[in-house]
Amino acid sequence: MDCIFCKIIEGAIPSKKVFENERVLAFQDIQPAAPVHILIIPKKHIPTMNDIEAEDTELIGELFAAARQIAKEQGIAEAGYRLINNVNSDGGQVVYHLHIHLLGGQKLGPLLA
Ligand code: IU
Repeated sequence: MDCIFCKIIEGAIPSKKVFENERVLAFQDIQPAAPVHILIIPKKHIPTMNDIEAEDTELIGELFAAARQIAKEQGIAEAGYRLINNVNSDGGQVVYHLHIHLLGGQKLGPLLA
């Protein structure tokens, strides 16, 4: 499968990992849009939010649990942060492997700038 995030999961493409377990990986975004910009992804290849199935419910919960833990570890939990999931073309999705952006480390501007 020609998916860049699957290659990152396999280790074929290097990444700066900040969290990993059997089902979830989180790594630094290569083009950070904020002082903290981390992508949290399932190891299972799910292209978009639209492709989530009933059996993925627990996995999606794990993505958010990882986000909460990483925010705490990054020291931004109390100041605040933003989680974003872009879906398809109008949503601005570029990589078609489900991912949550964790953004913080500064006061973030309006959602639609
Ligand atoms: P989007 O939600 O699909 O638009 O976000 C894709 C993100 O993946 C974007 O912020 C890129 O900078 C990031 N990214 C990355 O971290 N490493 C890569 O090899 C590639 C994209 I390609």
